[in-house]
Amino acid sequence: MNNSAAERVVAYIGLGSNLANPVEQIQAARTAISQIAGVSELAFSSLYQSSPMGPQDQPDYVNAVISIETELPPIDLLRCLQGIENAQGRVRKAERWGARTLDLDVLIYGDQLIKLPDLIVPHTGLAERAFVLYPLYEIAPQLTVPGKGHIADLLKQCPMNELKRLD
Ligand code: ROI
Repeated sequence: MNNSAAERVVAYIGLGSNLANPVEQIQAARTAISQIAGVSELAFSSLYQSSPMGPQDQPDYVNAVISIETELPPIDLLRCLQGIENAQGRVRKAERWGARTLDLDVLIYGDQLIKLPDLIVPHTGLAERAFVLYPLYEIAPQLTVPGKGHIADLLKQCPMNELKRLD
């Protein structure tokens, strides 16, 4: 493909935080994402409070989803998101599924199915996670998740449980 006419793709990114003022972390991440060169924000969901999935001895999370239009290839987008996580003080620990200041996940990238060592898209577990599905549905109620089906059908299979919309 000719890069001078880079294709623009709609992508969805999940945001999560449960340390160091999660609401501020999510808001700062939103600003940082929309300032990445080659990215423009399309929509941003409400903030949601959720009880931790995984180890329970950690604070509740704040979660949200942003949709963007981007000309960055998926790996470049991932690297930019990791840069934002690091800039916001994320410390990667050995413990799986521990507390974090900021987690940014590429949930969906156009209609692509991606299986790279560092990046699986659509995100593994997307269909089982209320804290991803509900904010995603809020901003994209007509979405078909590549390889998984219509968002409304996924939502029906996923109880809201402890998820609470903030604002
Ligand atoms: N649990 C919730 N509720 N929200 C998250 O964003 C989140 N992120 C994670 C793990 C540790 C799996 N649990 C989570 O990475």
